[in-house]
Amino acid sequence: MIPHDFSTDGNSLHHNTGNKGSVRTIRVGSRSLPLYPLVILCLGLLNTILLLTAIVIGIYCGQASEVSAPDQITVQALIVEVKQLQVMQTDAIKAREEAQQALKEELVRHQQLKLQLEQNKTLSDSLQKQLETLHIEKATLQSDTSGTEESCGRCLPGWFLANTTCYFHSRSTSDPLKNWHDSREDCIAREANLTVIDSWEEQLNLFENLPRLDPSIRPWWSKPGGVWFGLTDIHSEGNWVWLNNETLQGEGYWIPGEPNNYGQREDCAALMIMRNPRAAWFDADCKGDKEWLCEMEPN
Ligand SMILES: *[C@@H]1O[C@H](CO)[C@@H](O)[C@H](O)[C@H]1NC(C)=O
Ligand SMILES: *[C@@H]1O[C@H](CO)[C@@H](O)[C@H](O)[C@H]1NC(C)=O
Ligand SMILES: *[C@@H]1O[C@H](CO)[C@@H](O)[C@H](O)[C@H]1NC(C)=O
Ligand SMILES: *[C@@H]1O[C@H](CO)[C@@H](O)[C@H](O)[C@H]1NC(C)=O
Ligand SMILES: [Ca+2]
Repeated sequence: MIPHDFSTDGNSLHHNTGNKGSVRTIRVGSRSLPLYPLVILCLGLLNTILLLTAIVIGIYCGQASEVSAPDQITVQALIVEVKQLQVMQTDAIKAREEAQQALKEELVRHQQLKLQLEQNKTLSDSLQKQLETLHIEKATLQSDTSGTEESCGRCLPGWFLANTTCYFHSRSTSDPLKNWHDSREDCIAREANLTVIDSWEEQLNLFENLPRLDPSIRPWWSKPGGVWFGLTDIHSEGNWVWLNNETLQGEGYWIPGEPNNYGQREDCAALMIMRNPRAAWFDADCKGDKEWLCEMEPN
């Protein structure tokens, strides 16, 4: 094949056709046919086939691209959507975590408030109890006060009340010192008796109510002192008997070393109130002058 011939168009074909003497022929069987028109026909057919093929491929490709384009858009849209969804999910998780954190804090705050409330309640309860106690104390004090006033009215002027007994201490008189016998007579004259100390409670009450001597300033024996009361061993030495004829029970509340019957003539008992209510008695000469203590039942 010669490119010169291949590129000739209809004009050159017509020109060659017109010049019959120069046209070459091929022999087919018994006939000889002109060569060029056959080649041209073949080329034309080929051309057409190629064109058709191109068109078909083009259509297919077009269809393929038409199919893939929307798919790609959809996929991209889907990717975008998934990304947005991921972002949204992250946001949602974050929000949930924040909410949980807030809830936790709220719970802690709630616990603290609850604790405080309980503490407040405990405090308030204890205050309430204290208030009630104070009320009771106040009532008791008021009744005590009225009781004291009442009882004071039950003892004579110049006498004092201790628990259930009225006492008279001679220090309140112009002539506060007498011997034991005269002291006893004075009490009888007052329609009373020299005090008989019947119990530890009575001993304690007298310890609380009588004037005290501070032995660190002056030893109790250094000067005649003390208060006569209703105990004597005048009838039988060492056998201490109360004025109601009852014998002293137990050890009594003697100062250590007492009674010592010093000089063989100490048969009467006297009180010396110092620091210890269990060490407050001593024996002395019944003829000596001392203060004295009378007792009587309240009116
Ligand atoms: C507890 O008492 C305090 C003061 O006493 C008060 O400020 C606080 O609010 C109280 N708390 C509660 C939970 O009642
Ligand atoms: C004095 O003592 C006697 C004998 O114990 C007794 O009977 C009398 O009631 C007493 N007097 C007073 C006022 O306590
Ligand atoms: C008060 O006197 C009563 C009766 O004598 C006695 O039982 C009680 O112990 C005394 N109480 C005090 C505190 O002296
Ligand atoms: C105590 O006894 C004496 C002698 O035994 C008696 O004279 C006196 O009346 C008695 N006193 C009382 C209060 O009983
Ligand atoms: Ca008594």
